Amino acid sequence: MSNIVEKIQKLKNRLNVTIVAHFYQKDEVFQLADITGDSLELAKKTIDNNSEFIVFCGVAFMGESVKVLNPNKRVVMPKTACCSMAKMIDGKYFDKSVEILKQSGITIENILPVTYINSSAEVKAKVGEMGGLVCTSSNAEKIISNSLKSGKKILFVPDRCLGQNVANKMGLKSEVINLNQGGNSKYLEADILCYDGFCSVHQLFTPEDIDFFREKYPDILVATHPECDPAVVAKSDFVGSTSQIIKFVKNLPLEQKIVIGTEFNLVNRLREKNTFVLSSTKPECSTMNETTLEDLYNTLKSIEDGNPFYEITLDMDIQKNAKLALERMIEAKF
Ligand code: CIZ
Ligand code: SF4
Repeated sequence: MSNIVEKIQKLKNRLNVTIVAHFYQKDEVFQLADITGDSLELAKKTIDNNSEFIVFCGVAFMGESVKVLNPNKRVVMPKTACCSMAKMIDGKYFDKSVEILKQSGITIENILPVTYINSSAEVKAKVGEMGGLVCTSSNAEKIISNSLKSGKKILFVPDRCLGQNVANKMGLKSEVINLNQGGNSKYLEADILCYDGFCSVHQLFTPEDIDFFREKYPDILVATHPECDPAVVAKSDFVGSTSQIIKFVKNLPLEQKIVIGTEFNLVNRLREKNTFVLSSTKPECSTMNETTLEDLYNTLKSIEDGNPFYEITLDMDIQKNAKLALERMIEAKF
């Protein structure tokens, strides 16, 4: 065992902490975590956890979700890493999107906002305040189909691709909101109005990458994440969240070749044989991957020294309204 790993484990044993890591973390960090999973699993698992401190290895929106659901816990992050998609929208851009829909003739009473969990607590709070809720890539379809029962139009933020992919799968009409123009009557005809955000990692996968693998290995299966462009999703055999992809691959015979379009670290630890990454580049979530063993050690040390750094704090109103949006999803039990 390396020196730093030993030091981390000793420190961890002395402190009242739980280390949490997302699937996209580097292996050496992932292996030291007490709880691993996708962002929703991580937030939910911390609800029953008794530690005073949660050390969250992931990106900011995930740590914030833990804090929103556990206001009395102290949540610290080894790095203030951000998710590029979550950064594409803030409260002002959310308000602007609503304004454009109003200019298009859609009244505020007829808009139900749904935010992908990959958004800041500020945006979740805006959504919660308007009676809306959060979804993840595992439950987006169920949440949207349930939300449409209200007869309202869905304002879906921030991931254009997830919104369009769900709409395509359900046979619904979607439009992407153009923030540089005012109202537009075409928005009146859509069921789902998507904010124009995207993931900088999942946009790397292209339909040509799929053609390449199918030509090379005619029997290969293609699994992609719904954050990929609809043109990529249309050519895939399986589309699912990180947890759903892991489950799908675990149930395949080992001789079945599979190529996967999601973050590199997850794909790399999935299984030993016949597993490929759907890209000629290495699709790493760069900010997520900034967290190192040294960062983890320094964070634990700062807790021991009584001065934890990168502790998440939230404004009370944001905390309250973001919690409404998250709890509506959790209570829906999808
Ligand atoms: O919610 C998550 O953890 C992310 C970022 C993706 C997924 O599909 O699980
Ligand atoms: Fe955000 Fe994309 Fe990284 Fe996921 S992979 S955390 S959506 S930048």
